[in-house]
Amino acid sequence: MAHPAWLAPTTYAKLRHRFVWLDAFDSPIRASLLGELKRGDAELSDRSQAELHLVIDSGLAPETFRVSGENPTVVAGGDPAGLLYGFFRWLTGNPDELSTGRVHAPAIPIRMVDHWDNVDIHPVMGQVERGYAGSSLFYDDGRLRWNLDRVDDYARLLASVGINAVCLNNVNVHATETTLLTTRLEWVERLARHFRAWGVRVHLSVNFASPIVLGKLDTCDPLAPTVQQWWDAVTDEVYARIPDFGGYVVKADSEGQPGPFAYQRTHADGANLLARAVARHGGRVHWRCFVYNHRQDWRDRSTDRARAAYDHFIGLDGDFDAEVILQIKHGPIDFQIREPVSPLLAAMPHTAVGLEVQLTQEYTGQQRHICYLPQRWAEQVLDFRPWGDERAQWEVVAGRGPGSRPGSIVAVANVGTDEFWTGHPFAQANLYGYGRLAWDPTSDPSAILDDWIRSTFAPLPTVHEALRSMILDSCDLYESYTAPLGVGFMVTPGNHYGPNIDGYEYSPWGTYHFADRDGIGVDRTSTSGSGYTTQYHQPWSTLYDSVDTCPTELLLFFHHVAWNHRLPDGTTVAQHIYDIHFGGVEAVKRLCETWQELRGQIEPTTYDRVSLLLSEQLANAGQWCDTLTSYVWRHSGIPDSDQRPLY
Ligand code: GCW
Repeated sequence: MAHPAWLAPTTYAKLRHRFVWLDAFDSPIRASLLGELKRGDAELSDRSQAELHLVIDSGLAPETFRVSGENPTVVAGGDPAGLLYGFFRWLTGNPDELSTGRVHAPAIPIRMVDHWDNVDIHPVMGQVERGYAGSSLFYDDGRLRWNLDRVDDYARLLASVGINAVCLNNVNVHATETTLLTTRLEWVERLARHFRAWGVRVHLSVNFASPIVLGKLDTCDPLAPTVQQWWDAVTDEVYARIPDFGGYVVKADSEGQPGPFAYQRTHADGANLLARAVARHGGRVHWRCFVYNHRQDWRDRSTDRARAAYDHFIGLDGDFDAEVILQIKHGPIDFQIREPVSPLLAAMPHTAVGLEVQLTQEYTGQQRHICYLPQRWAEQVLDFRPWGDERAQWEVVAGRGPGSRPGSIVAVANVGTDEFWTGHPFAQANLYGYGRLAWDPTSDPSAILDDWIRSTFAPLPTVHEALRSMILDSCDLYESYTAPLGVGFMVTPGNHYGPNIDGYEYSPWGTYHFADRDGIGVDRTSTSGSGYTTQYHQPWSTLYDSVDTCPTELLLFFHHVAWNHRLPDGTTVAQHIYDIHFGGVEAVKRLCETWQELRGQIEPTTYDRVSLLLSEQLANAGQWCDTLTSYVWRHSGIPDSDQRPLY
């Protein structure tokens, strides 16, 4: 049995023996709602006797809901999905917040989770690329899973936090996965049935070379009429079988995937080809902007991976069809624990943008370390002010304000067949928090965490406080013992876990810290560096450009400085690295002690899993600390003023 996650049985006590009226309407979501009522032992009754009315109110917009009144309480949705969201909010939410009778509406229309699941077990990446939670919920060694009960449970969890879209396969589309579009379409159809019952539309990642790979054409040139015809015909068939199909996700000309560059065409040509195929069916194309040169020479200082997405796409604003959403990673590099916000996210006023975040903890502890990511996304990305004024980044994504179009928010999935769904039980909070922020990007991530703790553990106040203290600010803690001050990628090449400072430094994938005996950091300034800082609007462009005004936590992302460069608090860069690393490991020790004090107050399976993972986190933090501090000492010759011993 899968872990109930935040829909713990205690939550359903609210329904027990209640009389409920459920409107008659034609949607598979109705059966899901009936199942929920049954789960809570509610009694169906006629309208006059019911204490809870679940109704469709066609005066409300789709996906929105309102909860009002007491005895009866009326949960009204603008459509079945809106009613479903309203029901879950009534069931799990804070009653005070709901009594106001206001209309609740999602800020961003498409709230998606992307699965990097492979159909076949990939020789290097396995069943799920960057998966840290067991196997795929969908595929098992080349086949669709026979039993899809877990998919129902999963779709229900997604719906309970308002997620309405899912992509069913890896953006790196290997041989077998291409056929999900054609000969294996039946699998997609089956999965779509399970997700549809919870208001979630399915999407597929497609290979840009599909006309060649599947269609036996000799080209996939986006301007060739035969290629357009091929995509149109294949897409018509998809919609004939799955009328609410969401659309395509495409990784093109990226890390070896095929794309329009092979035909000297632009990414707008490529994206519009697919946009035309889905347009008449109401579908969308999520076109990823993760395009950079991964075959570079570290000695070439003019190539800067951080610049790449902006440089490739900026000239194309206005060239994309309305169905295209440019899917942009939140930072310019690749989901590192600390990066500035991608400047491309506020640079395409005539194009819909999709903000991509990573739930799967590829670079943030791989679901063995605690890292509560929604806090970072909220504070550093969604609430970022690209023009330094009132307008937040999330509003641009939502299509609010002058010249912006509604886009999407997308997260790479962190779930699998693991009994806790997410490997680390606390990583469930990331999925929960993602859904809540996607619905309302202005929500307070610490309040979201409180809700997650309450609905998952129903703990005593002291236990609640202890859990909160372990999870809140856990990204800061992770950052303190890993790559410092905005340098990234100090990880083991390939698996991206654990420290390897020079692991990527001299490889073709990019260069990340330029450390030598004199100093460390990447000069991205307009004067002596790559000029990346000029991709930002003011005030950021100027602020990042100067070593004196650059935020400390991003210092080494934007500047190359001497080891003895002094930070605003007076410590040198070298000493700062010693302090945060040794301090970080000590803080992880305290986490372990806090957890030990909770023994007997947490259900034993969860307790044991977290204990095991905490010892791994502690050991790994010690390795990071030893590796970083040794590196600094050996390269700079500056010792730790406190002479702390290695772990
Ligand atoms: O973060 C990197 C990962 C790749 C991934 C790629 C991407 C699916 O290491 O595994 O490929 O990003 O986002 O396309």
